[in-house]
Amino acid sequence: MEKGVVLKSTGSRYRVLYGGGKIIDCSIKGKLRIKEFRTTNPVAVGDNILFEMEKKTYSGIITEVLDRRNYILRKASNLSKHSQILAANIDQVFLMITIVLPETPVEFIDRFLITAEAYRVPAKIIINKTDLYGEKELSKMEYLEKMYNKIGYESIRLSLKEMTNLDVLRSLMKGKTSLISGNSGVGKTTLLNAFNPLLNLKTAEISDYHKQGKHITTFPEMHQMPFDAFVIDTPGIRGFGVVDMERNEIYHFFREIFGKSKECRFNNCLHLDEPECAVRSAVEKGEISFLRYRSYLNIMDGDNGKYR
Ligand SMILES: Nc1nc2c(ncn2[C@@H]2O[C@H](COP(=O)(O)OP(=O)(O)OP(=O)(O)O)[C@@H](O)[C@H]2O)c(=O)[nH]1
Ligand SMILES: [Mg+2]
Ligand SMILES: [Zn+2]
Repeated sequence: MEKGVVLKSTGSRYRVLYGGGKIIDCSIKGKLRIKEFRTTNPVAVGDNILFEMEKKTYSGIITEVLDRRNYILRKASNLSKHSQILAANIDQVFLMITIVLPETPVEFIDRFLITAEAYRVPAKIIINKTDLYGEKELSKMEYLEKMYNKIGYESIRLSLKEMTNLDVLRSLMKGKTSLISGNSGVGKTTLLNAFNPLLNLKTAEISDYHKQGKHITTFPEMHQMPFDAFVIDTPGIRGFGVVDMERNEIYHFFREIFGKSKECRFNNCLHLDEPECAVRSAVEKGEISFLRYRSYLNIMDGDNGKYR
């Protein structure tokens, strides 16, 4: 029996890292002992597993998934019944956004952040492609930075074209397992190639017509970095269904709204149109950003957050 960690899962095949740097292809056979609930993938990227080695074929059979420290689930949309484990055992998530080419909508950012809050995984924001920004984009970037920094989300400016600030990211990722998420075309895979050019992963220019990414990365994959870190590249998010949240707990994951909610008159206030709602009056006074509040309302509306 050997112990390993899953780097990639494509349907029924799993690429596993073991023995301090060796890689083996594994499958599952028979009944796998899994304590988790219904997901479409019983074994996920980042899972620590036990496997039996088949010497003849140099392949492995996964016999057990060890307890997960944490995980992030993802649904295709709010309407979808099936959820998938995006990755397990992660220390932090980075949401990569861009102001243009493509433009990441604020609601998209907020859907991601509340998901990270719900799974209690620390989240930071990477703002990529700063080389493309003119005056208008720069001021929008500064606006978003202020908005998110104020409520405790760190943001890092990046240009992978000019290779600026890579050292900042490196030091934030050192010694940890980080997941990178974001919409298609923002540059997630380009970042991994910048960290380790030997990876030579596939990337593609965004479409001229739609100014959107082309969904080039199709499976989450964990890569070992040359600086003592694991980084998980993920497929561009299309929609971001909010998983397993009750209507009356959604605001718990908007940090500043949750903080303010203690001052509402009614303790079951949902901050919609209840009287003496401290959250709404904070939005009116500009203490809570109306963009964040609008994201909250849209998520409460059950709009399933479909973006290309
Ligand atoms: N100008 C500029 N272009 C960049 C930068 N970073 C990445 N790109 C380009 O953006 C395009 C998309 O990059 P990818 O790395 O494929 O994007 P992705 O986020 O992995 O996209 P998916 O795999 O589809 O989710 C490529 O043409 C990159 O060269 C940057 O900092 N500046
Ligand atoms: Mg990619
Ligand atoms: Zn309220």
